[in-house]
Amino acid sequence: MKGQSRIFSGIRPSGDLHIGNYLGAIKQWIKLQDSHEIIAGIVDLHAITTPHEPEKLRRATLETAMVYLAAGLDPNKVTLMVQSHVPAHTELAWILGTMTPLGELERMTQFKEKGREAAARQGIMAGLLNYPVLMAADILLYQTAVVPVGEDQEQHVELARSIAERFNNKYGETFTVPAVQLQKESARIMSLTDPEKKMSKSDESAKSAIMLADEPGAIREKIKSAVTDSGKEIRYDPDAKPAVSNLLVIFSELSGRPIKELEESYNGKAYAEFKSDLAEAVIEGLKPLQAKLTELRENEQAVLTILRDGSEKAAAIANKTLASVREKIGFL
Ligand code: AQP
Repeated sequence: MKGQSRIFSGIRPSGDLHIGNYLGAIKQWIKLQDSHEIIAGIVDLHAITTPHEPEKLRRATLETAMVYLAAGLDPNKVTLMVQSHVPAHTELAWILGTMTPLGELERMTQFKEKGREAAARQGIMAGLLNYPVLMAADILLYQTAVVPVGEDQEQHVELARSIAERFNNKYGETFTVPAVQLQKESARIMSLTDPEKKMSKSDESAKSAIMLADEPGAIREKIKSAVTDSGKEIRYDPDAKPAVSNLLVIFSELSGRPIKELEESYNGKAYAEFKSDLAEAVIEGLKPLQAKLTELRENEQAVLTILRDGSEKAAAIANKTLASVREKIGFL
C-alpha cells in the first residue's frame, strides 16, 4: 500500500543538475513512484547554507522542478514541493534545534568537510551547522518510516532518529522513528576529472560533470577529456581502475546495457573508441529528458501550478505533525 511507505527526498537547487543527481536520486524515485508515496522536494532552505545568488536560486528551483518532471516523475503520483513554501520545515527545525546538543552537530562529517571549505571562504555560518536539524525536520514532518540514502547521508539520518527518540521519550509518541535504508545499488557517479570525488553541481572544474541539459557537443567534449587510468583494458574494477569503472557505470546506466556486456564488447579496443561510443550513448540516453525539458520551459506556468499544488498537499501532512508538536511542547 502506497500510504504505508511515504518517502521524503530532495535535491538542493544549488546549480544545474547533472547525471549523478539523475542516476543517483531522481531515477530511483521514478522506480518507486508506483509503490510508494513520494514527496520530492526542491530543498531551497538547504541550498542557502552555501553561498548563492538570488536570481540563480530562483531559476535553479524552477529548473530542478522541470528536470523532475522531464525525467519522468508523474505529478499525479508524486508530490512535488518547494521546501520554503512549507513553513512547517523551518518551524520544526527551530524546535528540534533547541533539543539537539551542539556536540552532536559539530561531529557530523559533512559539517566538518563543508565547514573547512566555508572557513577558507566566507566563514562558517550557523545554518551550515544546523543543516542536519533541518533535514531531521524534513523527514520527521512526514512521518516517514524508511529513509533511502547514500552512505554520505547515513549519519544525518541517524541523527534524525536520535532527535525523534529524544522527543518521543520526553513528550510521548509523536514522530515515527525512521529506519535507514542504505542504497547500495543506486549508482554513485564520480567526477570526470577526478574519479576520487563525486560528480557535483558546485565543482569548479566545468568538465567534471555532465549536466542534464548539456548539448551533444559539450557532452562529446567532456567525455573526450575525461581522465582514464593507466593500462589499456576497459574493465570494471573501482579500486584499480576508478576512472574507467565510472565511465562504464555511466555507459551502462544510460544505455541499459549491462557492464559485463560492455566489458566484452570493448575487450581489446582503445579508450578513444570506447569514449566516442559512450558519448553517443549519453546523448541518446538524455534525449527524451531533454526534449521534455524544452517543452516544459515553454510552459513555466504549468510547472508553477504543479509546485503550488504539491506544496499545499505537503503542507497539509506537515502541519498535522507540527500541530501535535506545538501542543506537546506547550505553545499557547
Ligand atoms: N555524483 C553523484 N552520484 C550519485 N548521486 C548523487 N547525488 C548527488 N551527486 C551524486 C544525489 O543527488 C541527490 C541530491 O543531492 P543534493 O543536491 O541535495 O546534494 P549533493 O549530494 O551535495 O549534490 P551535489 O550535486 O554534489 O551538489 P553541491 O555541489 O551543490 O553540493 C542526493 O540524493 C544525492 O545522493
